[in-house]
Amino acid sequence: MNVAPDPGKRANSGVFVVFEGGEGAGKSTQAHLLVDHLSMGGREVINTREPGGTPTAEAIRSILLDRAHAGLDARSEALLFAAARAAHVKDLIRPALDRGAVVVCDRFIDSSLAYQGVARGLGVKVISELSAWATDGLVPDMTVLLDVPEELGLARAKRESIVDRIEGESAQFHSEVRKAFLDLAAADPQRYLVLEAGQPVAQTAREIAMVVDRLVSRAEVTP
Ligand code: Z5A
Repeated sequence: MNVAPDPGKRANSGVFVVFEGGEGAGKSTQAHLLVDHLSMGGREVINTREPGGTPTAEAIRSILLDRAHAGLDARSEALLFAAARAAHVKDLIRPALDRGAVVVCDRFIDSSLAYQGVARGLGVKVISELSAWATDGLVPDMTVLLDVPEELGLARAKRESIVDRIEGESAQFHSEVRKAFLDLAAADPQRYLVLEAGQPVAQTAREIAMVVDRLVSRAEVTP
């Protein structure tokens, strides 16, 4: 299976860092720690998430995660994720990157490729094209994949909240998602940092900060 996304436009003057991985991988935890770390450098840092990040996209998020919509068909789901992403990029991410900010986002296009493209079986090509159109081709500068075995991730996520519509999918579904993320990372090793999500929080945070610091310094030298 080839799940490489089409090459698109990298962020212009700012730096765009995305966290990906399965449920309970620790994405939100690590995104917050990275934002705290980067904020100490005095640069503008935006912490955001998908689906969501703007009022319109957050409204779409409620539909997508609500178990009341258990029967939502796969194409509608894919279009809703793309619609939320279009609003998020246009209203929040792109303007922030144009100002030179560092944008740290919990999930982005690769989640659509893994969940809708692979696990829902819609196909990576069509989801890649849909996402590229929705975002006008925006691609993260760096994607941190926190790789988590499904059982561990779901056990962590269940401690946190009521299980949402997508968390409630089968173990097979979550296992396909995990494999799809690893395939995406293997296809684009320059953009991905893959870390084992079972490591202690502080150790993972240090490794991420080191790599992102280098990326941000390079962006400061070559705007
Ligand atoms: N989705 C999609 O299908 N298509 C798309 O295009 C997009 C998304 C963008 C969003 O749900 C759902 O939408 C998601 C994919 C789908 N569904 N699934 N499955 P969400 O935003 O509500 O859920 P999530 O993104 O999966 O986040 P999460 O469950 O909150 O997990 P997390 O952010 O990766 O983990 P966390 O909140 O940082 O940590 C979870 C717990 O583990 C917490 O108690 C932490 O303290 C603990 N933790 C974190 N790290 C560690 C370590 N290292 N050791 C021990 N414990 C830890």
